[in-house]
Amino acid sequence: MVIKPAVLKLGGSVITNKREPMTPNMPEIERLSREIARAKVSQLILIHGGGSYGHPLAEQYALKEGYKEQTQLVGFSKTHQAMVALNKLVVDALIRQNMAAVGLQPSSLVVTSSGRIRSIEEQPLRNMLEMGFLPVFYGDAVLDSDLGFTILSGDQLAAFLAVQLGASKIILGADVDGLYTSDPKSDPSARLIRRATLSDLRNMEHEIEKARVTDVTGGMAGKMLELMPAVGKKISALIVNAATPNNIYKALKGERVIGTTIVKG
Ligand code: IP8
Repeated sequence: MVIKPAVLKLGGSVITNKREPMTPNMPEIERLSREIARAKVSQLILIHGGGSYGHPLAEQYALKEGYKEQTQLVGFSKTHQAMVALNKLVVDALIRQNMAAVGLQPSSLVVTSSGRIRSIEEQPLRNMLEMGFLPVFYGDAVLDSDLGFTILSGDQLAAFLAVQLGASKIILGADVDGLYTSDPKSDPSARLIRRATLSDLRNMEHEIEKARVTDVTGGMAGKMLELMPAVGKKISALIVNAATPNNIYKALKGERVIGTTIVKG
């Protein structure tokens, strides 16, 4: 059987309430689950972010920077466990829509070195896709061969899996409409970029790097950098606002939707 899944990442800021620690946005989780079920994609890998579950704990224990002291270990446990709890909410909602969703733990399947994925146990994932399951990953605390441990973002995992499995496309469901010419929150003249090529992104790389430095979770700038290798392999990437009803459904169906499409060019 040919494996060519679509890869969908749902941002943590859409599925949780970012202002309240450990608070899910259940209406959004339910709505997105309905959209995913209605789209009936034959092979799909879903990945979700951490939002108010993973990020506050990861920051509190400085996990991304790696092992410095013993007290961080319980922080790793708490962060992972928070993500397991959020993953359960997402998977349960998908099962309520009669989807054969199964949560997969990055902490058990992935090893990074200096924060980049070095290896991933792919076989369970491939077998699940062949059987018709919907695997549901998440950003997680993972073991790192240089740092001891670190935080793996759902964005990095999404792009990596897309390349490894030769995905048909990557859809990033964010809490904004896509990539803008400047920050739309501070610049009213910011315009949404509807289509960008890899060379457009390379030209913007300096700006992107600058934005990344001021944005600990990576934000839109981090997403662009993560997507570039996948786009280089001719996997088209689409960034849409997952908080807008029907966007994820349309993106999964390949219908026209407001967002930023990134192609190799
Ligand atoms: O929200 C990070 O995943 P992201 C998850 O995709 C944790 O960046 C554990 C902070």
